[in-house]
Amino acid sequence: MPKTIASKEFEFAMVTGKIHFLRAMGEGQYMKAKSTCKGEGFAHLVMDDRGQEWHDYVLEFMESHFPSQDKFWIGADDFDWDYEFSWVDGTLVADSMKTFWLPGEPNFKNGTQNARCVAIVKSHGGKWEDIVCLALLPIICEIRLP
Ligand SMILES: [Ca+2]
Ligand SMILES: [Ca+2]
Repeated sequence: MPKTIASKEFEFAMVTGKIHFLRAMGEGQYMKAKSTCKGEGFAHLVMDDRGQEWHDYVLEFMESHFPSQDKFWIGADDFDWDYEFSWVDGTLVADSMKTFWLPGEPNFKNGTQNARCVAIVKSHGGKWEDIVCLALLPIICEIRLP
């Protein structure tokens, strides 16, 4: 594994026809999660845009690294407030191979609060929910090679 791309703390994965490396990086609010991953070279907050197999792999990774946590960040947000979620690489969540929204999501709300960041919820079958970006959730960083 080339050291310049991923340190040995990253876990290798090839599930989607692309090469991925994943790394668990503690917990934080969404903005901190984003910058934490950016600080790791080519890494970004994990994206869940590659279909069922990749989705299952990401969930399994979450379960093994954060067994007591119910939610964790994926790299999707709507910081430009156009009611359309984008992945951290700029592509639209709607253009993913498959989406995993919970019924009624995205609704850009979390109770009465604005929700512009996306988490996977383990207890709801690993489906996605838009939640408040200030929530403290586990961070999984990804490096993806073309
Ligand atoms: Ca948007
Ligand atoms: Ca919501």
